[in-house]
Amino acid sequence: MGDLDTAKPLRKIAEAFKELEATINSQSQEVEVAPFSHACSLVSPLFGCLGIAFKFAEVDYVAKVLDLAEASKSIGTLQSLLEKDIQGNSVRKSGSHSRNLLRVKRGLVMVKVLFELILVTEGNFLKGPASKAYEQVFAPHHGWALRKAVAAGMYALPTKAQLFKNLNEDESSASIQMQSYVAASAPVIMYVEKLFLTRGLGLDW
Ligand code: 1PZ
Repeated sequence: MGDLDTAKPLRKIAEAFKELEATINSQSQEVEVAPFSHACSLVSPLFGCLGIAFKFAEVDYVAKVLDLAEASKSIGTLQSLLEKDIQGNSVRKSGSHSRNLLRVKRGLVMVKVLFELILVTEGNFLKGPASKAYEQVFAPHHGWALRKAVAAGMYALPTKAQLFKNLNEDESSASIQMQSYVAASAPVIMYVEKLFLTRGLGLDW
């Protein structure tokens, strides 16, 4: 691809989350579903860079982000997305926008924790950081069979050097972009969690 923009997925992710962070920091606007789902969609290319083993995670994640993108055609803000499901008594219903939002938010946390661990872990292997991030974020919500499948997939991860190459970055440029996502995603994640918590919806389901 000759397009410099699409060739640098880490940059695109970091920039999109910085924009969401700016919206949140302005405190005068609510986060809209469209830019949120767009930012989340930019995370999808990471799966491909992590190898074939994470294809099934990609399929599930992409479907949920797509559902949010569809929702943005008729629902303005993340707030009203939750309110609508509360009114319809469908917050926890399989496939609901609110439920998909919670899952996608977990994906954002997974990427944040993964980047944090990559940044502080010596060596060229991703298995340690990826396993720890999964244990922390998704494993508590996944059944035994899925956890086993994910554990098996961890052996098929590329090396750190290969991942950066797949992302068209070198170690130092990748570090800058990962740090940038870690910083910008924190308030975005907190914002979404607060939407659930202030409505008494909980996060552990
Ligand atoms: C670097 C290593 C990456 C590890 C990624 C670990 C991914 C976990 C595997 C997910 C398999 C997806 C199978 C489907 C799971 C669904 O049961 C649940 C519940 O969904 P629902 O019942 O509401 O329809 N889906 C999820 O838990 C969301 C999974 C999204 C995975 C996103 C991970 C993002 C990590 C990116 C790393 C680059």
